[in-house]
Amino acid sequence: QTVPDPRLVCPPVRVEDDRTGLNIETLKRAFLDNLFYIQGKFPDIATQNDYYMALAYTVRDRLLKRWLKTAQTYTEQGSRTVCYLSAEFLLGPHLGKNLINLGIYDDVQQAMEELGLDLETLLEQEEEPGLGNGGLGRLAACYLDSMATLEIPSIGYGIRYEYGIFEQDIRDGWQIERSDKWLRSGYPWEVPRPEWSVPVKIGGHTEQYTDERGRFRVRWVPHHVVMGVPHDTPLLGYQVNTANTLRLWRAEAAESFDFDAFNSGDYVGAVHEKMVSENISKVLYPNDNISQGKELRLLQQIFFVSCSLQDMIRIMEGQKIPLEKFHEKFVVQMNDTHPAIAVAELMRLLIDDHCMTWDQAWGITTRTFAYTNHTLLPEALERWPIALFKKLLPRHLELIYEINQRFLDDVRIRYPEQPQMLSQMSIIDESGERYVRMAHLACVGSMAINGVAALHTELLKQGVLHDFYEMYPKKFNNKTNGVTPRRFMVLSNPRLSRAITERIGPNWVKHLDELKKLESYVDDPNFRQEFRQIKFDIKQELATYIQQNYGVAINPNSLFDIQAKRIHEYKRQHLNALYIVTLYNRIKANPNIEITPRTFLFGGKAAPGYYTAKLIIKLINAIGDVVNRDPDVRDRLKVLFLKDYSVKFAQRIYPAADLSEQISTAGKEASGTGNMKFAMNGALTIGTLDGANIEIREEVGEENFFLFGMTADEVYARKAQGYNPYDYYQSNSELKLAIDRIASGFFSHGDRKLFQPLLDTLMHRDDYMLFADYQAYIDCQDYVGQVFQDVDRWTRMTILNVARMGKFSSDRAIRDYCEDFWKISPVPIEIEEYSPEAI
Ligand code: 9GP
Repeated sequence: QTVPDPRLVCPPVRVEDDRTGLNIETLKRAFLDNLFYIQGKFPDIATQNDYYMALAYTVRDRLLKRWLKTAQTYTEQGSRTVCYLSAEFLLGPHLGKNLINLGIYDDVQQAMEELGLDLETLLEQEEEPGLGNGGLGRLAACYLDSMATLEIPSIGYGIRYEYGIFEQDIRDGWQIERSDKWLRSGYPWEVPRPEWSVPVKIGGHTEQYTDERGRFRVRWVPHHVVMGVPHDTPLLGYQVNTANTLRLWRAEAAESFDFDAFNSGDYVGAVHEKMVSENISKVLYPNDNISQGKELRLLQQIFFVSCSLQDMIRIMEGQKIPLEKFHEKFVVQMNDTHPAIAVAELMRLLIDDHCMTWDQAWGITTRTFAYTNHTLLPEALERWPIALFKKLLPRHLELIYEINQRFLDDVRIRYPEQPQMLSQMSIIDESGERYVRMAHLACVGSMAINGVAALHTELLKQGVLHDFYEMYPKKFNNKTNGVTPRRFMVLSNPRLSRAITERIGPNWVKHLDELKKLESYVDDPNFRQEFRQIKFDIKQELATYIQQNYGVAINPNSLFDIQAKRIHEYKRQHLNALYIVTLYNRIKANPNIEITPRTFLFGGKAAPGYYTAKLIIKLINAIGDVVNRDPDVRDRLKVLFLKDYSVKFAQRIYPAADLSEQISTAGKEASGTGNMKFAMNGALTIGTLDGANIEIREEVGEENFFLFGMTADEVYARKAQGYNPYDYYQSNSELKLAIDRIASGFFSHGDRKLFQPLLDTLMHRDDYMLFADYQAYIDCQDYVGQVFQDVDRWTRMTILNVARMGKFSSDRAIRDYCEDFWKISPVPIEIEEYSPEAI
């Protein structure tokens, strides 16, 4: 280690100063100071956004000391580090989370109050960075929170999209997309680091040459170069000093102008390259579980992967660690196949730029990477046409061919009598147009491969990745997803969290298994009463919000039945809609029928190009329009589609739910994480045996979970027998009535054509087997309605759900990754504490 120049070492902070102090007076002073010096406003003319910004900077200042100390400690110790490569990080708002993690939420609330401001209003101001689509990106964010909390050295690497996930509006029942200008009011949480920018080569061709030592080498002559500029965000753990880094790359032209073109008067031509280069980080692709195979998407992938790997090499050089130890210094987790090009890129960097031999580079690469698979859906598996690859990444294609040839030699030796294994396992799909199969590249180049729930991992082994499992059984393992209780309980449900802490102390926030202790309060009448009251109050608040924003009155005593997630056929929001129509039909047939009053709430975005998903949104709205104003219904049913579902909004929704809809076709939902967040907040689940539902049910007890529907095996068997949805339609009178009512134009002002495409698909294909599960779902929903009437029983079930959710903390998941194959231990960060005696 080099000894730093003593003149540049900051003296330890000995007094409670405006940038680090945590007492209320200091917080107030710092806030006003930031309002003046950073926002350039005085209170008379400041907007709520100015106040939010001033507070955000006040909090950011308090992170910086911890953040820099964390970086310094890792540098000094040369700590082994997890690099989490993800095309998406769906972070959610920072301010509230940072207040919780710093332990100053209540004090800041009071400080703001003393200044005549309301903390809740300021928190509402924050525009969240929606840099992800759904589960995959949110999981990455939960994992970063847990890594910081567990004091695990880590860096999250991704893309700083200028436009994140689109804003959703609903017009005439249809989804409308609007661009998400999340940076428009300023983003106080990041620090740009232009000095660590790196070049990324694109296109061109390769040349072979012999170097001065007589070695055969390849040189890549790119068509152009794009610069990646890192933007860092500190991510503080809960009640620790660790603040890890999220490093997002923004694309910038290598030269702002093409001066030749500029000088010859072609101004537009001169800025063209700048625009093309900067497009790379312009927008997040709004697809969840669908790969569209667009050129710009491949560019985004190589862009952030190359930047990140070059950054790791820079870090090693800075710490004077020889590159041969790359795999000892870093473990690189690939979040799905989006970063899988990293396998070829690391090979390129080690061989072409750092003169390693193939064997040495391959040894390092295959001990560095690990791959998480997040889906079995065939439409989500990424493959890139060879021609596109050759155009954009000619050197990578050569390397992939070489990796593949060597790999196929192993396959040949392993299966001498089974030549079909070669084409099945090849990284290159040659069955028609030729493609690079990214999942195969990830499997061959990784030391570990995991699914995200027990069933999902089993299905991967039996299905999509079966051949790889046979060849490398030891690489495969399961890591059931988890979510952070800091955001999804402490921050989003402070009242429930306080009630829990009053009974079992505060440790559960970091050791979620401790929630088990709540079981001894399940028969305590005070606790039950308080539990019920909290839920009721939160439901009432949501009802007020809905009244104000949608003009619809909902009854807080009704059962809040919520399905909030991306809109996708496999998630079956339309099965839920069929139940609503069924209930409605019963009311129409017998207006005095006894039914449990319910409020059906939906939230979620559809990929803009996914027509059926958009039609499902329209259907839900259309049903709501009729049901909500039919006097026969007498307020027993309400149906609402809540627009622009986001992390911020999710935090409001989970605590208000009585029933959580997790009704995907078995075998299709890899894990789900919303299912965990609902249950932690005291919602009961109605669900299939899919993804993590299975494990949730195991944990909470089958008597505390509403199970229905076919198992994954039954789904396959039924399909194999020849599934005919039309038979179900004809033989089930309630199903027929529901479908016929939609088809009749009843919900579409008489338009019979509107929903026909959706109904046709259901009646004649029904890929996701709604009809086969319909009756089981209806029966189970009816049963839910009955149980809800039994207030004591329901309360008992919800308390037991909360008490038994310990397994689903992302802390548990991260501990498992660390122990199993990351092989990383905590590195505590020490900082001098402020102490008044030191003044
Ligand atoms: O669809 C899965 C979801 O089930 C899972 O919970 C989430 C996180 O592991 O990943 C989703 N997959 C994707 O978004 C794309 O593969």
